[in-house]
Amino acid sequence: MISRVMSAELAEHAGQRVTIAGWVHRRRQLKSVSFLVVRDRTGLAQVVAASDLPGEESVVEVTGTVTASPRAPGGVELVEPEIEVLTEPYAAPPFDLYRPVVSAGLPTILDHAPVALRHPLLSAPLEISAASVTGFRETLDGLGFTEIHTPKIVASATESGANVFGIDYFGRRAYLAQSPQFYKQAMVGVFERVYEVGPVFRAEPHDTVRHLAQYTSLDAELGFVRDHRDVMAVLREVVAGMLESVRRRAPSAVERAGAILPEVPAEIPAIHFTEAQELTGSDEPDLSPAQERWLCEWAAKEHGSEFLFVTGYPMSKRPFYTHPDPARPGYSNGFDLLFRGLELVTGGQRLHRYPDYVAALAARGEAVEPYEGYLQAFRYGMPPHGGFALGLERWTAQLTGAANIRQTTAFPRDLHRLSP
Ligand code: AMO
Repeated sequence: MISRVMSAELAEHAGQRVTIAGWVHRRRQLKSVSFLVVRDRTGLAQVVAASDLPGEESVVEVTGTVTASPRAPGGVELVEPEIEVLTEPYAAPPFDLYRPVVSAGLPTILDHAPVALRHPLLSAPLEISAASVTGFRETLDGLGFTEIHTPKIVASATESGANVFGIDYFGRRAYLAQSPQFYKQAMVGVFERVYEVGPVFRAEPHDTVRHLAQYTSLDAELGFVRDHRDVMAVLREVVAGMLESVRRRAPSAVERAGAILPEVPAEIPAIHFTEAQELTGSDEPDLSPAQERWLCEWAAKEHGSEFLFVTGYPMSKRPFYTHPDPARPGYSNGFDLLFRGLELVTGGQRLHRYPDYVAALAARGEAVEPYEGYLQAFRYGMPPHGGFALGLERWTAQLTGAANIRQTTAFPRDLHRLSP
């Protein structure tokens, strides 16, 4: 390993001769002096160099003396450098990575993602996303959850048959998992409280700024709940923990992305689906994106919250594993969490008795056989339980104000994009 000092720590080494390493972010050859700005994973460092500087994106190791320089990044620069080029780039980047504003459009950025993402503005959402996942894990670990890993090649659809990818599995029909739903429920029978961070696949036929064909689902499931409200309380802690982790671990990315982090109220306001209908003057069995936006504005005005729970969605609009609301026929113990105008999380209480599953499938005209593997858990005693799934890319998009969800993941998959 090259023994090096990171750019963010240079100021601690004033007066010393140290080695940094990274990419040539920018070169500036002035009449009397030349500057090299080197980018590493912690930020930028300025080097005062002789002429004949290596080209942008050259990979370099620079040894120099750390000297105070109020106008340089971090207030210091390296002087009297010895520069070793570790890798000469083979071609020039497709657009200037050092310009503070990205000069390329989204399709160009996505086409050139492996190099485009080196731009500090474009990597910021990915850093925020990574810090969010660490916060998700940290919070749930603290609450006694166990991390699980479940198959992504599965025998049946879990959410709706409409947007599932079918694949050939050694000559048999299989599917890419739309959700770890069945497996996370089964694992409640083993660990009581589980979570998973993993990819899920949706054959979304619509080209929208909020849908991907593959996204990262942050799933949790817990047993021994009274009903969905216990799940919502855990979700509140998770969201607060994710934000805390972003604040602590990714302050530079928050600044670069211009992200405004929300406050999480001690109790997130919650309204019943029927109340949401009354407020929006609708009698549709689901909320439209426009209604979700309107409800969030209402929650901000009425409750000072950027988060809003909507509970009790109609049973007809929820998957077969959803637990009905015992007090309101036709309505469920399922909820959504809306954040800044968008559905961020879906969750709820699940059925937990075997005969209820058989009846729920029959009521929807579905055979039990494809689900037998999954239903085993319920044959052998499962506690009342529930859980939720948060879409990571939507979370990052709402935090950073990204206009398109494709800006929040390195290599998005959608209707048209399969590469890079
Ligand atoms: P659902 O299908 O609502 O619920 O998905 C949960 C969350 O995932 C995100 N999401 C998406 N993000 C990007 N692109 C997509 N195509 C996409 N589809 C969904 C949203 C959504 O709220 N099994 C249930 C969860 C549960 O009840 O535990 C499920 O998958 O943020």
